[in-house]
Amino acid sequence: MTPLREVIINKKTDINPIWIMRQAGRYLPEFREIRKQNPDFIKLCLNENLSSEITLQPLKRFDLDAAIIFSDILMLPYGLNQNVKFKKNFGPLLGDLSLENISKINEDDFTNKVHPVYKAINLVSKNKITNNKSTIGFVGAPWTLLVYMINQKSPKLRLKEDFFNDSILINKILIILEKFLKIHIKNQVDNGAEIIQIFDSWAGLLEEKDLSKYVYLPTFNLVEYVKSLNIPVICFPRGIKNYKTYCETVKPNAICIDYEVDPIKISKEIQIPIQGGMDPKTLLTDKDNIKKEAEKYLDIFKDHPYIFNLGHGVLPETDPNMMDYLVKTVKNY
Ligand code: 1CP
Repeated sequence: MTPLREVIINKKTDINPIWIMRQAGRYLPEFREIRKQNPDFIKLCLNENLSSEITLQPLKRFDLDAAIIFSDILMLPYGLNQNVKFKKNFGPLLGDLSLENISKINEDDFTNKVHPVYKAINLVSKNKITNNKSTIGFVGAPWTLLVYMINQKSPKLRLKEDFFNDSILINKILIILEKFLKIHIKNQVDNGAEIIQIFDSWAGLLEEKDLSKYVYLPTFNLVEYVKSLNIPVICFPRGIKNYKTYCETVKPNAICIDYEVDPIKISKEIQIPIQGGMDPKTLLTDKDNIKKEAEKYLDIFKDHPYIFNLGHGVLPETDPNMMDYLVKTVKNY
């Protein structure tokens, strides 16, 4: 069994597997080289030879325990025929949302449109570099996808004031998202994904009273579905205040914590395997500090099933040598 599955399924505490969110990406010169020649990000995600190569780039450099497929959570709205573009120095830009168009899409249309993503997973999981490593598939959580689809750009810039006005639209989109997220997950699993991570990057935008409707219930339905496929599921509800309630309600197999979570408190509150936590900005400091911070997490979770990761994606300005140092520090612990 792969180290990640040993931790998640068998609750092993004497190993410290590591992978890093956004491990394939802009901090690696070999990625930037490919990216320079492929200005259209969606096209790049749909080129299975390049996207599988990018997925494997960090594994060639560092002794990581998982490959996360190079794709994006916004491939889902793209597969539903909403226009999706990535504008340089701006981020994602989505087209108008037409319920009529989206309602016309069937399972085959969707699968055909994003098919190269599944081919890439297949290539990665069959590559010998991933022997004894996990291939991680992922989706955006329904709430986070709803945010991008209605807001049409990153809510980091702002969430539209009238975001919640059209409750019929919101409810219909949530139903459609549940259906196609399940299809997207199943296709990834059928092609070799052996763990699924659900990214709810904007869960922290909601008030406590709205979490049930937009986060807990729709994510719980997906978690149940992944479990029914006999695949472990890790959830990352970034920015929420109460991870304990989240775990008790959504019931993932493992929980990924963001860098604002107090690791000591959560190690006492939560029994399920934990992943992540260290602030990505730590990698912009020096080796002594990286070692100190990494060992802080490893010490706290010494007797807890724990997968080392950061508390959000690795920053583009990170020096790959510091990543190398981090991986070695965790492996030598
Ligand atoms: O070169 C570039 O400009 C593209 C940058 C980039 C990359 C490398 C984007 C655009 N997406 C990705 C890949 C990606 N996205 C992966 C690949 C696998 C890996 O981790 O190595 C994954 C898992 C994602 C998931 C993703 N996309 C999330 C969830 C995780 C998170 O960071 O919170 C989100 C919110 C997105 C949307 C998105 N795609 C890209 C950007 C810059 C963003 C964020 C925009 C925003 O801030 O709102």
